[in-house]
Formats: sequence, structure tokens, C-alpha cells
Amino acid sequence: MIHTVSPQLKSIRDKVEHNERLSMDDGLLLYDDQTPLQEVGELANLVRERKNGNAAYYNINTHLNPTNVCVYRCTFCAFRADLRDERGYVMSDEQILARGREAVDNGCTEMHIVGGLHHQKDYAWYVDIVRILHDAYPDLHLKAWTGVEINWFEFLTKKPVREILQDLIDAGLGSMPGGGAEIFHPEVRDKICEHKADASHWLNTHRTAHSLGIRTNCTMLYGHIEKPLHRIDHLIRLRELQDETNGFQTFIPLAFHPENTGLDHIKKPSAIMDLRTMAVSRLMLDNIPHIKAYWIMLGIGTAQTALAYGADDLDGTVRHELIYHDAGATTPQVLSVEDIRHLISEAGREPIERDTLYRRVLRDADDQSRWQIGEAVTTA
Ligand code: V47
Repeated sequence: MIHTVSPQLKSIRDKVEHNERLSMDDGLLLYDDQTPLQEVGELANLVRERKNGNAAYYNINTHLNPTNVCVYRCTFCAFRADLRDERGYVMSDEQILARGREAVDNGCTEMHIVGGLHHQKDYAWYVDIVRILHDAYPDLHLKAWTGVEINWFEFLTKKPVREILQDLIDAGLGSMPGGGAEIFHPEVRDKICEHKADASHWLNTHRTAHSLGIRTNCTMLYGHIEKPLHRIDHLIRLRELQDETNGFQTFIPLAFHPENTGLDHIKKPSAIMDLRTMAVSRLMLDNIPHIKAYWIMLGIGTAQTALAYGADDLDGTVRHELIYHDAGATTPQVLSVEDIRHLISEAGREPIERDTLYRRVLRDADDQSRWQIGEAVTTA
């Protein structure tokens, strides 16, 4: 039983209590400033607990961005560089493998790999990054390349997306991250990233990945020029694909960070906006098992609070994150396992270490860098 009092929320509350799907209009009402955040949060928490009980997940992970040189000039991005820019870099195979070694020594179960689209690097370079890491460290799960990179590989090779994904699977790809989705609606997408994969390409790449047995994540970049209508439209498009494939594991709402970007006149979204977006996402995405509060981007306090507003996952300990730190994130570079577990327990949740595919990770009591995979977590 929940205690929403606002009359305008009554029909939404009834739908949520009866596990019924919310409409575009419901989503817009949930985003309305006049709709009390506390009540939206309470509804989202009901769904969160129905799906994931009291569990809050995290993993031990690291990031790898092999290059920041990028042909695209997305207005929201502070990470990209031109070839001749003094910030521009490309990692060598030795540097990439050293990152793999470091990850394994630190007990990481996952490496999250994304980067710029470097016009002087061929398709084989991108596939080989996955191959050399997988050959050297076969237990490290490689969550690599977004739908935007895959679309770039299509352009480079003229191969169908299915063949590209199969090449990557053969090289050792474990899953795909959710980046590059931004906002699907063309009114916004054409203004913030007009050249890169459009909504149908991004969605079709994930559809194909799911059909090949690859699980993927999905994201939404909010707090820039988009309006609530564009956000709800975005969530509904993700929900429709999930109805079709059931291949998304986690949704991550990404708050825009303006520093050093072409949109630096826009203010960063408030904590209230972050929590509302978390809660609305949980309520609209009734078929996606997990909602992640990415602490790097939200800040630790808001991410912890989000565990009561629909989120059931904090991402991981994270090492070597660049995309948000280049755009002004003031969060630390890494959280210790003790810190992340404490954040979760203090929020009244049960911390559970998971691997990328949401199976429990069982650590060796004498040597925390050694682990094995346990059973899959259950989600209603
Ligand atoms: O697609 C880029 C966003 C994304 C900025 O799958 C920015 O588990 C805010 O997708 N301000 C990449 N956002 C990060 C990403 C991600 C992160 C954590 C976990 C997972 C996962 C995926 O970051 C980009 C873009 O939407 N981004 N620049 C910026 N200035």
C-alpha cells in the first residue's frame, strides 16, 4: 500500500499497483513540477522493490578509452579531440594490455571499453583491442563499443551489423554498454549530434546484438536542450524494443555535465531533476530489470539517495573514467569496495557484488582479487 495523496496521481498509482503500463501522458504528468517528487519516488520505489527486493548491486570494474580522437563533434562532449589537438591520444597495444593486467590485479570482473572514432584507425584496430585483451585475460568481461561505434564500423567496412557483431563476439566481446543513445527524438538529436547513428540505427544495432545473445545496456542523456516530451518518447522507444527482444539489462539515465562542452551555457541538472528522472525511468521502463545510479555522474550523495527513487545498482568501483571527468565531474576517480558497500548499507539496502551479466560474484576470503561466478540474481 502506498500513500500518494495528489488527486492527479491517483490513476497512475492505480496502474502501478496493478502492474499496468504507463502512457506518454502519464510520463509527462510524472515530470510535471506540480507533481510532488516524493510521491513519484514512492511509486518508483514500489516497482524497484517489486523487481529487486532490497538488493543494491555494484561491480568491480575499470574503464578503457583507447583514443579520444573522434570524427564527430557532438556538442555535449568534452572528451573528444582533433587529431592534432595536444589533448589527442591513442593508446598502444602495450598500454592497453597493461590496463588489462592492472584490472585483473585489482580483482575487476569487467572492463568498459568505449572511445572516439579515429579516422586513421581501421576496423581491425578496434576488433583487435577486444581480441588482445580477451586472449590475455579471458576471465575479464569486455563490455565494449556502443551502437554508435558499431555504426561507424558499418561505414568503414560496408559489412552488415550482424557480421560486425559476430566478428566482435569471436574476438571476445561479452556485452555492450548503453552509450550513444543520447536523445532519440530528431528535434533534439539533429541539434546535439547530427552526424552520428540516428535512433533507428542505434536501436537496430541493439536489436541485432540481442538476437545474437549479447546483452546490452541503454542510456538517456538529459538536462541539456531536451524537454520532458523528448525524454518520455526516448523511454517509450527503449521499452518497445525491450518488448521485442528482452535483451536490455540495465537503463542508466545520464545527467548532462556542461563544462568544456559546446553547451557550457546550460546549468547542470539539479539533484531534484536527477531523482525525478531516476524515478520516472523506473516507472516507464516496466520491462527493464535494472536501473543504475551512476555515481560518477550523479555525485555520491545523489546516487545513494537514488536507491530510494527507483535505482537498484550503483555501477562499480570504476577506475580511469574520462568522459565525465573531462566535462567537470568532481567525483573521485575510484571508490573502494568498502566505500561502495557502506554507501549501500547506509541507504538501508543489501549490497551485492554482481558481474556484468548480473550473477553473484563470490570472492576468495583470503585473496579478494580471486573470485568465481555464482548464481544469477533474480528479478521479477
Ligand atoms: O553516450 C558524454 C554521455 C555516454 C557527456 O552501459 C555525457 O553500463 C554528460 O554510456 N555530460 C557514455 N554525459 C557513458 C555511458 C555509460 C556510463 C556508465 C555505464 C554505462 C553502461 C554506460 O556519456 C555518452 C553520452 O551520452 N556523455 N559527454 C557530458 N558532457
